[in-house]
Amino acid sequence: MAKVLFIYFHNKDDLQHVPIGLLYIATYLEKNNIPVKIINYVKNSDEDLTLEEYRALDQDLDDVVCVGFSVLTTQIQRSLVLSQYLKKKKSDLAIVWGGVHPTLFPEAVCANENVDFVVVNEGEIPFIELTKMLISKKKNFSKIKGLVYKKNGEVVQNPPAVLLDFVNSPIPNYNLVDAFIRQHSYYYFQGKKYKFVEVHTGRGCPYRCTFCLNDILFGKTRRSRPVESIIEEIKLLRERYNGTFIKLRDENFFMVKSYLENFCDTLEKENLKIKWWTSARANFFDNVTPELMAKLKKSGCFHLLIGAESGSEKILKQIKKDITPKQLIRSAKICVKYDIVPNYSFMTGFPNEDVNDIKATLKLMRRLKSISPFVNITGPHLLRPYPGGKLYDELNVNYSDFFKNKTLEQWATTEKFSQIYMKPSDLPWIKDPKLIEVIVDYAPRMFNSLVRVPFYVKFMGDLKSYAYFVGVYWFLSSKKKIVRKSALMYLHLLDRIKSNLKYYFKSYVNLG
Ligand code: B12
Ligand code: SF4
Repeated sequence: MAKVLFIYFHNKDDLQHVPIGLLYIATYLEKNNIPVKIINYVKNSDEDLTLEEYRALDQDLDDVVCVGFSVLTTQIQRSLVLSQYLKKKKSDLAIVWGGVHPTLFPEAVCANENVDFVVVNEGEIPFIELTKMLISKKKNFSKIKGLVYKKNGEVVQNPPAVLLDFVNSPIPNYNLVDAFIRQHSYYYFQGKKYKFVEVHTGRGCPYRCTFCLNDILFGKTRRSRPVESIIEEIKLLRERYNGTFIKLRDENFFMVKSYLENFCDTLEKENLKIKWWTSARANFFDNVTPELMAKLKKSGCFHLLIGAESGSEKILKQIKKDITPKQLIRSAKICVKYDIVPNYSFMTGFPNEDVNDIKATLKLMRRLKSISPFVNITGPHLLRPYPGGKLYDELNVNYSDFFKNKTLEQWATTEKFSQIYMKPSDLPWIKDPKLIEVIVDYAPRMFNSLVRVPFYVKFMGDLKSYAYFVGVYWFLSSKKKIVRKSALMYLHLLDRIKSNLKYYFKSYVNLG
């Protein structure tokens, strides 16, 4: 019977997450009686498959009608090598690419000779239609919304597909990723290894942040799964894998307080004894009641990912984040009070961002950290503008050389050099790329290594190492500013200092 193969490349260094997008599409395929297999490869970005893996893949190809790849920009190279291999092996096989990169650059991806189809945005509906058409050997591709295909050598893009009824989506079929979860998904907490699982709770976010990809992928319409269905899935994962550390994959799980309250109450009633985390917005804490915070804590919430983006009011306004530094500080104080670790992520490289804005970001990072050493900071990461996003459109500058005219092969080689595949010098509105490079490089080291150790220890370590690092932290913060700074600079910058001395110095003097 005709079947489908899905392929996903994981980074060796990442905590191993289930490929949820593929799992959802595969679950829908099975509901439509189309057999499917998901193959997960855990590889470095330029690592090839082993001989055994190639052999196993060859055996999997019997009766396969199409192979789907889920591709972020960092996964292009590996996916391209394998697409090429499969095309050579079985030329009638349809190769389909979907996910973030093909959604952003559908034409350039579909133009590649090793890719037959691209699915833009959500894949569930278009992919099922495409597979059914391939099985029936019909070729009415123009009828499939969300599909990009080749017609007489030209790339044709159909209108977008309707959004999936995610609210009523079935619980994913975990049989399809069972071996992967058992072998790879772990979470380390306070010196112990736990099973780590994820539940996809909602799609879409009504906020208007101009840099955000979610608007492009899932739209502004919020679609939350019913609490009962989420709890049923958690129970299943708890029983099947003893999954006690659960990440809720969502853009805005905290959007409606009564929904959140219902979730916490039901979790407590079911006595599932899990630890869970997700992302939240800083304005959630504006009028949160002590009762809800206590409920969150009691239900097992122990960590929240909060987008801070910038410490500059000007930039926050410009990117329409609709939060202020004050709200961020308030959110950290409340989280710390209820023993929930907040993790703030920052960005830099925004259009119109000047030295004062960067200083404001570093100042806010320090301020948040001063609330408690357990507050965690990530970034500032370099801004990645996305075609189709509002910030990209607003830029109105010509940087098409970097984006638009780039072939898949060119993207594949770019990503070899950088995990984030973009350098400050690629973004023409950045006036001093070297300075931004240094900020992206040195600020996370300043905030996330030595100073962040208590956070790591709280999560992963034992009491002895905790006491040691609190001692070091106290020593460094109690000495004169210059001693602390020199020590941190020395510890974290030694390896980079040779090539960037001038700029480290500049940023130290200007921003330190
Ligand atoms: C959770 C997450 C992770 C997790 C898990 C990734 C995983 N296995 O799914 C981890 C921590 C591992 C991770 C790692 C990285 N991530 Co990440 N991550 C996310 C995040 C926050 C959510 C992804 C998600 O779960 N979406 C929900 C699912 C349902 O959506 P989906 O996977 O996109 O799938 C749907 C469609 O895209 C489509 N689809 C997907 N695949 C396919 C395949 C086919 C054949 C078809 C037809 C359709 C299709 O249908 C699916 C269902 O509707 C996104 C932000 C975002 N909103 O996308 C960033 C994001 C995807 N990550 C990003 C980045 C940059 C990274 C890293 C490079 C970070 C780093 N190291 O610097 C690594 C790369 C990992 C790798 N393997 O190479 C970027 C990608 C940008 C880009 N241009 O590619 C994003 C968009 C964040 C951002 N705003 O910049 N990430
Ligand atoms: S709140 Fe988060 S998910 Fe929603 S638009 Fe802003 S950045 Fe995107």
